[in-house]
Amino acid sequence: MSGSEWTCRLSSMHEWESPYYEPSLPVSEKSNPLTRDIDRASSGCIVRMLQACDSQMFLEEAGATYQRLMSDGVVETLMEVAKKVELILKDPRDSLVVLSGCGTSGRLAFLVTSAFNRALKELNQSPVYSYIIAGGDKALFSSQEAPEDDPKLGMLSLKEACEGKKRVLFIGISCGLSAPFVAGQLDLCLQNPQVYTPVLVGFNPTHQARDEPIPGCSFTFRSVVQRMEGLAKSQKAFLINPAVGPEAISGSSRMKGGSATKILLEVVLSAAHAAAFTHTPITQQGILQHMRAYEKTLEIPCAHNEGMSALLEAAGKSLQRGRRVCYLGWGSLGVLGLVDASECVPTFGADYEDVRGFISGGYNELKNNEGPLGPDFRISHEDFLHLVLPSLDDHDMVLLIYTQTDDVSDVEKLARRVREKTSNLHAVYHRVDGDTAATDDINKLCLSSLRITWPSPASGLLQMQWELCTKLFLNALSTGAHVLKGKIYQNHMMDLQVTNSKLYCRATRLLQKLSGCPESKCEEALLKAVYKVDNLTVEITSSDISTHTHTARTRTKVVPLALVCLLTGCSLAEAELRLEQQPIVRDAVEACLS
Ligand code: F1P
Repeated sequence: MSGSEWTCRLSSMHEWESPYYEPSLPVSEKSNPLTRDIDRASSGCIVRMLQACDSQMFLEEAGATYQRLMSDGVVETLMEVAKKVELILKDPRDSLVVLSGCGTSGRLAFLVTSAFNRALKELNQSPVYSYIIAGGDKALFSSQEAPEDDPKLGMLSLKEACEGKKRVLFIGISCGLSAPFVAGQLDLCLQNPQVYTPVLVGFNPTHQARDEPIPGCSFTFRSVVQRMEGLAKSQKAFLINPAVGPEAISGSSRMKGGSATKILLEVVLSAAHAAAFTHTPITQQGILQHMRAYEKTLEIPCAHNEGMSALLEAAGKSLQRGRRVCYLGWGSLGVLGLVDASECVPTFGADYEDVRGFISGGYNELKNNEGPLGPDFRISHEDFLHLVLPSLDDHDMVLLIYTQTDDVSDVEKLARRVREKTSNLHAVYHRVDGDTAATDDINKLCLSSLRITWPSPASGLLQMQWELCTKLFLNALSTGAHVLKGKIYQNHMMDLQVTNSKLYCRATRLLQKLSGCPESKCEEALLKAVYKVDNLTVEITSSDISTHTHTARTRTKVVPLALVCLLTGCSLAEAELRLEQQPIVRDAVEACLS
């Protein structure tokens, strides 16, 4: 890289921190200068852009506007929270650690509680962790965004989870410090300090927490955060809110927000477990060491750039042709596959069948609160064999996701079955140096294999690193494939679902940015697209946001439609026709803009 290129890259690494950069937006909603042109980039370039965004998670604090993952204040709070968890682990009677969130944040709460309850089981200890996800277990694999706006539902689900408990450490996760569901839970904790100690995890500074009124409540997210700040001084509440930089696709907090959530929660719980069960004191150094192991993990995908961009290209081709991408995973990496695939629906307006994940053992492996979720949520490899495999051919891409600790003979068996229908079979495989698992035959069956070799022996930490690496990898694959399909305009998802208040506000803002029209006009255009009318009635304009977002659940392409109307002044019917003629949203928008 030349000197000037480097300076340029460095300045865009930090540009978002300037007080003048998109000043009205919180960090989690800003657009990332690094990915401004991602919609026009090659697959190799997309991979590098996404990696550069991820690396912002570990930027140094020196001279920075915001605190970081490894800032002293953040590390101190992680230590304090770990000590609270340690106390519960040492005396778990009538106690619980609850992790709760909406969407991706709830999915990570599930993943992390599962892993640490498993670790407790291996030590013959009873489980102390419990997860809550807004919308219940079906939200693990589908978007249930309306419950995210419901603070009462949040409170009730927390009360229910903690029935009969005398001591609860509640960890609420909201990447944007914004979800009313979590605000309601934090408020409940603040009202009942004799039982609950609240911890908030998110990725905006506290003054950027959402301050919109929540219908039926006297508090906003920001007012709850301010009350917590007051209590933080006496360690009665904890705030863990470093900045990790804007998402590669604006507002897509499933990416860095999700990864940083996983890192923070695992660092805290690992430190607590080590303190409670191996007499390892909780120290700043220990916390930093664990963080650095994750920072190193980020380098792994970089070492596999070529393989990754080939996979991204293959997935993009399948999606462009209207064909499928299937992830077949084992163990917790299988869960990450399920999660990444299901997030494509709300994130990219993808069809449920476009990207699907399946896990070996299905619900038996998952052990979720509600057990099997019925015919709409089929997730096992058997389901894949019966429902999906028969219709596959070479245009559909299948990706095996496994590690040396999985049953490789099972992987091989499934690979053979897949090969009978499609040669478009690929693998991502984690192993440690010197591994002797017999995977050569699997590799021969695959068109490409990303074999990731790790230096240390298999351990709890290594499993978490495999997971993070797989998450980064799958997020890049599904995001990149949808970019190649033309779903992204600059670095904005145009065709977002407007199914909760956060997304409604994001959609209005996006229309303002792209059309240059005033907010009121953009909101009008959005509502016309949501209600499919050219003239708004008083009934529509006097309804609240929850009515709008409820109606929007069954609508498609509302934001692109509204934008075409705003840019051309045409009717909705004409806008629909334009989008039908030009189904690649990015191209349709560009045609209007030119
Ligand atoms: C929760 C969330 C995101 C999802 C979408 C809607 O956000 O469900 O996970 O991708 O943006 O909101 P947050 O509360 O963690 O900020």
